[in-house]
Amino acid sequence: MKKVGIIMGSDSDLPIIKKATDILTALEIPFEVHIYSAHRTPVEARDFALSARENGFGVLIAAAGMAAHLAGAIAANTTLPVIGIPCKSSNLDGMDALLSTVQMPTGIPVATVAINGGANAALLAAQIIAVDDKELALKLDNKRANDAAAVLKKDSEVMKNL
Ligand code: RP5
Repeated sequence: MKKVGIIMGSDSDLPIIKKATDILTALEIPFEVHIYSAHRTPVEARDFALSARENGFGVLIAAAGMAAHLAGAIAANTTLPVIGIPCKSSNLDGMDALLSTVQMPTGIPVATVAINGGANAALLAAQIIAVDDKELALKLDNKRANDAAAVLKKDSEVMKNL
């Protein structure tokens, strides 16, 4: 199975990344996590992206806050799918990172999830890998069914507390 590569701009982004790695672990998808910044370690970020395909990655997740150029910088150096997570790490509540991540110029796409959307980033990465993996697709179907059952259980109990 192809690996998911996760890059974060700073170790201060780790709580958001943990939401992603928990899901990848539960789905038994191999992953690697790195701290590379588009601004502080641009050479390492570029080199990781350039070699990602030959190193066995199938999809990359890039998480960064503030002037968040990481996902775009990664996407500029690979044609693997790149998922951007805008992180809330400034007084602008993540709107700065959201706009920096989502507003990519034509030709270099980044699939942007919600601010701090680590869980959805992992699920989207899993869905991309599952395009060619029936066993993983079945796990994702089962997760959807379990999630729906949990909501319906709450529905059946909500009136009891009112
Ligand atoms: C970004 O700046 C990082 O992704 C992080 O979200 C933010 C703040 O980084 P630190 O100053 O906490 O290292 O590059």
